[in-house]
Amino acid sequence: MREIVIGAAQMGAIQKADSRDAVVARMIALLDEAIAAGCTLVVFPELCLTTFFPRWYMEDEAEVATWFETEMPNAATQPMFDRAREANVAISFGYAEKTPEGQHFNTQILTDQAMNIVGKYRKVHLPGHSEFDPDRAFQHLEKRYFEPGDLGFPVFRNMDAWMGMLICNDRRWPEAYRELGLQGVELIMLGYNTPTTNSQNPDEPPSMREFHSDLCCQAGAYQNSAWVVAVAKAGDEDGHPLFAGSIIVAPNGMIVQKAKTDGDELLVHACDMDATKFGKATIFDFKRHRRTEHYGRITGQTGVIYPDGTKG
Ligand code: CDV
Repeated sequence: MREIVIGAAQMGAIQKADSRDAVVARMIALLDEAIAAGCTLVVFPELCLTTFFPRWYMEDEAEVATWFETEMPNAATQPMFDRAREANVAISFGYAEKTPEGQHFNTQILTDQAMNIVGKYRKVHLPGHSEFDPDRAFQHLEKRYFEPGDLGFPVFRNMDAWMGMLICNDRRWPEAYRELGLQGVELIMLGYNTPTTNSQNPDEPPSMREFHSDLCCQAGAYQNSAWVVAVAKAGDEDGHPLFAGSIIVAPNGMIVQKAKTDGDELLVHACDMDATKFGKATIFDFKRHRRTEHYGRITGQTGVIYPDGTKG
């Protein structure tokens, strides 16, 4: 048995006016709750130090810059790093990263229990658009503010397990999970900020949106025989609701923990990394069962090409 007691630290709304210090204080409160519950790894959401700023159209570069972190840890997050180190707890969380070269990424990091940053992932599947879209009920400008991740889908050895990360929209793409699965991933940590309504389809019910989120995480867990910890930033941010429903999914695809509120809420589960072994050795023993000679299209093309040659 290789058990890691994991805390999924769902966060409620962060308003535009909220300071990093106030947000980090909330993260430390969740961390303290996790420490009391015996967690040794705590996972926080995507872009969890600020409001989900890509919903706001900005032209002023100086204004855009205010949402990005140029170093990690920094003055605002250091108290959380200190508290986690003191308690010997590893953490993973998402933030907007500006590199020394001036690149902008939607990033998630993973630490070990001594708070060394041992893993970094930069979101590959950026949803939304890059210019103001008057036809949407609200904006989703990730393609304006971020570049697609340039690190691939790395897997890291941490706490005697193989760990990987995805970020929000990545969870809808089976290729992303399989990239991790092919490196033997045992634990996938992901954070999300998902609007409760579809900006392009007002008829889509919130229940369906949460169903799609669960469906993707459960399929990704099952088909790669890995734990998936999916953590929301939720609640009403300046009039823009994000759905909650954070979950911990076992390697058999079953949800073992689910959030009950749309506020700051901690889910705790003792996740046995050895529970990933059965699926990996049987129905999803990739080495025996995969047929790569038939998978060329998956990396060879992006859009649809019909059998008659016309493009979708
Ligand atoms: N932050 C996200 O990546 N959100 C997307 C929305 C736009 C659908 C998501 O996949 O949840």
